[in-house]
Amino acid sequence: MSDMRLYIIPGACSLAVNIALREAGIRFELSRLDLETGKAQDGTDFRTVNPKGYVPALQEIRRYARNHVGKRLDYLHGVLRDTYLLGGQFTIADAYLFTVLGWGTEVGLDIARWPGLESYRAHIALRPHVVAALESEA
Ligand SMILES: N[C@@H](CCC(=O)N[C@@H](CS)C(=O)NCC(=O)O)C(=O)O
Repeated sequence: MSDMRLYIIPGACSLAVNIALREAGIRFELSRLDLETGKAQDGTDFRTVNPKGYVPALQEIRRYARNHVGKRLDYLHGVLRDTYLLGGQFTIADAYLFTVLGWGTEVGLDIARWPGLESYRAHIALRPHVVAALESEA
């Protein structure tokens, strides 16, 4: 049993997501949408899943993604030994991780769970070009 459910219309664009999830090894259940009744196979009124009425719609993807990001951050927290991700020098990987770590509160992930990553981010935030980039987007 999986708590992720993909709503589909057979052969529609939801097939691409059906394929992609399988290719990625992500477990999910299928529920077919009956366009005539607006009901999905699992009995739900499909408009409560996607008010626009379109497939593909994936339930619980946010919770799944949040859990998986958490696992990735556990890993990074464990391996981050130097000042920067790849060693002593700032690289594009740091610029990217800095950006993603900044999304924490917006996506419901409290970065304080990983004190090493929090101080890593705080340290990068002091770099003059990072300050300038943030100011340019304010
Ligand atoms: N912009 C949407 C479009 C999806 C879309 O057009 N889905 C079609 C199937 S390929 C659909 O659900 N049609 C149902 C309808 O028109 O009532 C997306 O990419 O998710």
